[in-house]
Amino acid sequence: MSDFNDLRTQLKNSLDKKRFYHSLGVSDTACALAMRYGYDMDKARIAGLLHDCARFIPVDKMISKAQKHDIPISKEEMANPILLHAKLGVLYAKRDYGINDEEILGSIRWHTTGKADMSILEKIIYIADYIEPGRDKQPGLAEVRKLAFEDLDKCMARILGDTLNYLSGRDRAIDSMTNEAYKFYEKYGSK
Ligand code: DGI
Ligand code: FE
Ligand code: FE
Repeated sequence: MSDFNDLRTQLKNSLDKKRFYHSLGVSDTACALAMRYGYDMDKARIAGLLHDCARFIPVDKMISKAQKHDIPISKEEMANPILLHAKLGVLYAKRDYGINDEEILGSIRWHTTGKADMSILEKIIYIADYIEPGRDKQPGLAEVRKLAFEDLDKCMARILGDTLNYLSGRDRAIDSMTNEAYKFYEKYGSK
């Protein structure tokens, strides 16, 4: 397994300060969730650390970067290029950070939209991205944070529901993967 401290030093040189501290927050939170759910802590903290490793690319360069590397671009990503940092993140995690673990790469791939029937690590990273200590804007964060340590599937339902509300309230197009994720997880929700 790659050395966490080496990866952290490398990431620090690539991201701006705010994004780097967000990544450390996701890493620590993912590690705590791994502890709670009996998942490999080392893998969780590496995945959390690197989940946004493609965020150094300016949004207006994301499409050309993806094209350059033959990454397939959906219509939704074409309209909303920020979504591509998930696919680009997989590429950079492999190429620049030497990550080959498919579970880690999958969790980077799906951290932004989610999808139906996610693996434990995919859920841990999706949730850690939302609840890490530096986040403060979302409604009901204290409750969501508590739920994260009670039940991953219920927490997915809650976060996806809140995210859909937030995006539709701002007239933002919903990615079909986000919709599919919600359709899958809504059955676990309490509302
Ligand atoms: O990279 P982060 O800022 O830590 O968080 P993220 O990867 O969850 O989300 C990045 C951006 O993507 C954020 O501005 C919200 C947006 N996003 C996520 N899912 C969807 C979406 N935007 C649209 N329009 N539709 C989605 O389904
Ligand atoms: Fe992200
Ligand atoms: Fe993030």
